[in-house]
Amino acid sequence: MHLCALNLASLPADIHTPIYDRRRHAPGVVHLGLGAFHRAHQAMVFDQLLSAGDTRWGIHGVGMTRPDLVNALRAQDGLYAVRVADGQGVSWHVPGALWRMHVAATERNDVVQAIAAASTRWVTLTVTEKGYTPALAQLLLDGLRLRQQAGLPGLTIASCDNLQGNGHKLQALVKAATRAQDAELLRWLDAHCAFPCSMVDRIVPAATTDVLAAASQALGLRDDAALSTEGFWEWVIEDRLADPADAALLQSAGVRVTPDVHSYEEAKLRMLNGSHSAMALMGAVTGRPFIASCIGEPPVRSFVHRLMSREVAPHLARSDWADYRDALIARFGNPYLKHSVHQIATDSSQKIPQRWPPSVLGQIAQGASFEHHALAAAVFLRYTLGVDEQGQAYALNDPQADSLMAMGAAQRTEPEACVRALLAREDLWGNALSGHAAWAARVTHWHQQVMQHGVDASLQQLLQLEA
Ligand code: CS2
Repeated sequence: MHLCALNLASLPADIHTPIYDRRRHAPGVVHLGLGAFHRAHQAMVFDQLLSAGDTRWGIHGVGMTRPDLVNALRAQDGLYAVRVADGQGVSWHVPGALWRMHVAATERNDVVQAIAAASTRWVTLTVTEKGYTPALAQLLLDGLRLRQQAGLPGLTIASCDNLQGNGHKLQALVKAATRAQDAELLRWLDAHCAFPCSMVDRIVPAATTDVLAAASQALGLRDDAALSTEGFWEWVIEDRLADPADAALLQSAGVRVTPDVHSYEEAKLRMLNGSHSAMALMGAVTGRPFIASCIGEPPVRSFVHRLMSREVAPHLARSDWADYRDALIARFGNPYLKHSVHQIATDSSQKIPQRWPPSVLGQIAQGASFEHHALAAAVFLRYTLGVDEQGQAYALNDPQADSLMAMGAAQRTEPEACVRALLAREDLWGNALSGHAAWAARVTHWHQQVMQHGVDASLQQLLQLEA
């Protein structure tokens, strides 16, 4: 039997379950991008607000393309279990905030109507880096236009993707589409809608069969949408909300509402996500399947420690970076999280631009070393071969997969030309870094080492070089 609303009351007593009525109220939040992250992070924050008696935080969850997850969740009345596990302990939660579900690709009008619904107050987004397209802007715009025509209040529209200045990017995208179509709507948007920037953090791997099995054991019921995450979570949002009273409410649930999100965003993108991408690419090439298996190797651990301390931290506004670094290294080692390196390596072409070049440029400006990032860039090129050091093939899951593989194909025979082609790509490195000679020289060096001696030997060399 599946987990669903009817058997919620019969779950074991140590599982945290929703104590509020999930049927009486309409959702107040439309969330676009119903992946694992949202369900184990923001949906649990909204679950807390609902538990505190505020009925406006139910979620209308929107899967952008794939219907399978939405179908599984519908069969379970939007319920799923989350295992929260780390060195501090293990607990199981069934958040109850997900009230309705649709798929944007096949049920677009339902999504537009959800955005336009009188009860809706927020739209939150985790649509991934590559999701910021004119089609996304049009989806929002079609809902917002109906609100304006009906005389309804504006919305807080919060991008929660791993992009620097995510709120500004989303606002610019939506405004560009509006400007081209409807000057009246543009005025309404400016006057009534808010696009705060926000930084969200919690490591939530895509569910594995192990997690589904552990869930059915803990629940005594089958759960096809179960997830596993860590205890840590952080949500920092810019104090720019359509309803200013929401700031205190969010704060009561542990969210930080502040005028300055920038320093949190940059620290997270470059420290956590930057290390993640470096480890994921190394793991993919060496055949280490999970982040925990990578950070468990002392040379990888030293590399990540030094990448953060020496090349990232000097350019951060956040002054508590040493504590942040140590906490990150502990989080990466969480044995409960089977965080696949190939999952993180997915869409690397969209992720690297936020994660690595700002630190490299910072080091260049100070005349400081960028060897760790240069090795990471070399490993990225090696990764485009699509086969690991044991000869095991893997797929590149990336909107740029074809161009990356075509570019990297000749790296055994013409390595220098391949490095040049990689570093010439402004979409990856930006225009300031793409033509930089010293950067190119060091990436070329590390690429040579990786091709001749492998990733681990190159790591050893780097650790000795800058001991
Ligand atoms: C990861 C992130 O997949 C990735 O690219 O770096 O999903 C990371 O786990 C989250 O940003 C953590 O908050």
